Amino acid sequence: MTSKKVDGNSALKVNKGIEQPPVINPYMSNFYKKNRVRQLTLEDYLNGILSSDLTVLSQAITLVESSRPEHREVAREIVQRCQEVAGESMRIGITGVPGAGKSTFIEAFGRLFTESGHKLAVLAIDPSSEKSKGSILGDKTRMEKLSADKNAFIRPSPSGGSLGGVARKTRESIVLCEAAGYDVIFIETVGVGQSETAVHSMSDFFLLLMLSGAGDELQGIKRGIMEMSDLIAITKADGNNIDKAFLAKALYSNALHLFPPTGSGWVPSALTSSAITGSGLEEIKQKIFEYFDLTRKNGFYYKKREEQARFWMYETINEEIKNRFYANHTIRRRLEEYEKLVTTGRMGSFAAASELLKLYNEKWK
Ligand SMILES: Nc1nc2c(ncn2[C@@H]2O[C@H](COP(=O)(O)OP(=O)(O)OP(=O)(O)O)[C@@H](O)[C@H]2O)c(=O)[nH]1
Ligand SMILES: [Mg+2]
Repeated sequence: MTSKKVDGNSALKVNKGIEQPPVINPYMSNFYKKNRVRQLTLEDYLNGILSSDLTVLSQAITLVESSRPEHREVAREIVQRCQEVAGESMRIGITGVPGAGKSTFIEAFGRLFTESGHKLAVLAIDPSSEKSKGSILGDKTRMEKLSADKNAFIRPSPSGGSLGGVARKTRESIVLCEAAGYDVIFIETVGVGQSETAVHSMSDFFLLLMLSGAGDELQGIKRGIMEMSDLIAITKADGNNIDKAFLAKALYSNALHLFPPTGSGWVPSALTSSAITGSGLEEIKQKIFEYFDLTRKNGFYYKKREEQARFWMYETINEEIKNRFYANHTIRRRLEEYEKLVTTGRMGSFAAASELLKLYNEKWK
C-alpha cells in the first residue's frame, strides 16, 4: 500500500500506513511451543548451582526472593541442600554513608580478589530499593569491570518487604553463592537506618567506609556502627584530599581504641584508601586476610557463625509470626476498626493490641 507523496519532508504528512503485523509474532510463538520454558526441578537447581551455572544460580536466587508459598517451599529445600555443601568462605560486610564511595571501592577492591583466583559474589541489603530500584543495579555502570569479570557475580538487593524480609533473602542468597563456589562474599549496605546491623549479623568481617573531612568527623555514622567495625577505611585519599584523609585516619584510630574488645582477639584499626589511585587497597586486603587467619585459628570465626545461625533462626520465627498475624483475614478486617478506637482515645493501645492478639490466638487454637 502506498500513499500519495505530498511532501516527503513534512512530519505532518499522514501516511495511510501499512497493514499491521499480528500482535503475536507467529515465528516466536512456534519457537516457544517447541522450546517451552521448562520448569526446573529441585535437582536441576542443585546441579546448576553446584556446577556454577550463573543462569541457574540467578534463577534460584529469584526463587529465594519470591514470596509465593510454592516458591518458598522449593527455595527452602535448595538453601538447605546448598548449606550442606557450602565451603568455608569470607563474608565481608561493607557499609558507608551515601556517597562514601562504596560502589567505586567495591569495583576496585573486588578485582584484587578475582585477579588472585578468588570467586567473588557481591550482594546487597537495601531496604529502600523498591523506591530507588536497588543501588547496586543502578551501579552496574560504576562496577563495569567487575560486572564483566568472569570470577565475579553481582546481584542487586532484593526489593520489597520489611528489612527483616530483605535481610533473610540476602542471607539465603549468600548460601547459594557459596555452594556455587564463590569463596568471597561482599554484602553491601547503605549506612543509614538499621540495615548495617542486618549486614553485620551475616558477615564475618565488617568494613566501614568513611569520608574524611566534611566538617563533622562522625558524619552521622552512629557510634554503634563504628563499634561493630573490624576496619575503618577512609576513602578518597587522593589529590587534595590526602592530608584530610590522614588526619581522619588518626582520629578514627584513636576513637576505635576507646571501644571495649569484642572477644575476637582482633584490634580494629583505620586505614586510608583511594579507589582511583588504588592506594591502600592492598593493605586493606592484607588486614582482612590477617583477620581470617586469626579468627579461624582462635575459633572466633566459627563461634560467630554459630551465634549468627541462632540469631537468624529467631529472626525468621519473629518475621514469620508477624507476617502470619498481619496476613490473617480476621485480623486484617478488625485492624482498622481497632486503629480508630485507639486514635480517638476510646481504647488504650495495649488493650487493643492484647484483644487483637487474643483474637488471633483463638483462631489458631
Ligand atoms: N577522588 C575520588 N573520588 C571517588 C573515589 N571513590 C569514589 N569517588 C567518587 O565519589 C562519588 C560517590 O561514589 P560512589 O562509589 O557512588 O559512592 P556510594 O557510597 O556507592 O554511594 P551510594 O551508592 O549513593 O550510597 C562518585 O562521584 C565517585 O566518582 C576515590 O577513591 N577518589
Ligand atoms: Mg553505591
